[in-house]
Amino acid sequence: KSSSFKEVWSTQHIKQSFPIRHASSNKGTHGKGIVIGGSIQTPGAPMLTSKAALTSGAGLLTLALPSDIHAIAAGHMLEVMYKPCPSKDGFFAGEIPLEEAKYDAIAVGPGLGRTKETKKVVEQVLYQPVSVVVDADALFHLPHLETEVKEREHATILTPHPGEMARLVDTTIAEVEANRFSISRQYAVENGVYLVLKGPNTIVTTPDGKQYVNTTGNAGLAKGGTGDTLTGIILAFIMQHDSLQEAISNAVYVHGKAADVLLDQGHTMMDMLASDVISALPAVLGQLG
Ligand code: NPW
Ligand code: AMP
Ligand code: MG
Repeated sequence: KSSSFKEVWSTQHIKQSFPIRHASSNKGTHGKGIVIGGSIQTPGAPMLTSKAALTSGAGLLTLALPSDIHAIAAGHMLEVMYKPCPSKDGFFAGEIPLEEAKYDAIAVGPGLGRTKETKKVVEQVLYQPVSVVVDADALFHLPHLETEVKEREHATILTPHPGEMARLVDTTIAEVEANRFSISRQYAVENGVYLVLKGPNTIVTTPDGKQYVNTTGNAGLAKGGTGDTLTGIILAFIMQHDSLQEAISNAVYVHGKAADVLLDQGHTMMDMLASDVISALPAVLGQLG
């Protein structure tokens, strides 16, 4: 039977669990991550994820994307390494060459698209023996990959917004919103995953049913690209924390806090962009690390 433990994730928890960057560390110490996503329609999404991950301390970051959009991405971001992948009409089409390098964690989904071939990409990723963050269009494919998720021996972290959660459990958004705690706990326990149910007061649920509620963030985050940004922060933090729950809860806190800091800096809930959230990360991380 799952526990019904529920707690607000407080600044005290965060200060106690935040990782320290040792003076003698190197880029390998902080994790080699890979973001897998992007299509001709949504090249920006995985780029936001990658930039957020690097800004949140990831040591080395690779972006795997359809080769058709490689040139667009490479012109925008210098710090990221690229893995151009088999592509057709601007979408992934074929195996991703993952075996040639060892990654500590993977994020899949931002801007990925919903074609048959992109489902195969998600399936391939679920077989990788490392922690995987499953977001956005990768969540769209998940109802057809439940066995693969349940059989995983490494951590799986799902980051649905209420629309994606409703699709995962085949119900309405209203039903999800009315039962945020119980629906996310049931899904996390049944499937053995960490589940991040987004929205105001995002809930992080562990595979054993413990739930941690976030208090930061504001409606400025209700704009395209902010979820893709959160996925990058989670990817970076799971490579730098010892505890996955602490990593995920801290990432959700930092993401929301960055939006709160933007209001203090003179931004409004109307103008704020996902890129601005990334720009505000130094101010937030500076108060914690
Ligand atoms: P509505 O409209 O309110 O009824 P989808 P997506 C609902 C990429 N992006 N509370 C909402 O329902 C992503 O990475 C690329 C309640 C809406 O209809 C994905 O790959 C960007 N309901 C892909 O696009 C920037 C909520 O869910 C539906 C809710 C598709 O992602 C944008 C939308 O969900 C985007 O991130 C909430 N808090 N939030 C880029 N610049 O490249 C959402 N809903 O259809 O699953 O699609 O989230 O737009
Ligand atoms: P996505 O829908 O995947 O782009 O994710 C949106 C992100 O913005 C999530 O982290 C949400 O928790 C956050 N967000 C969206 N709307 C609000 C809101 N009204 N208040 C606080 N956070 C929000
Ligand atoms: Mg999203």
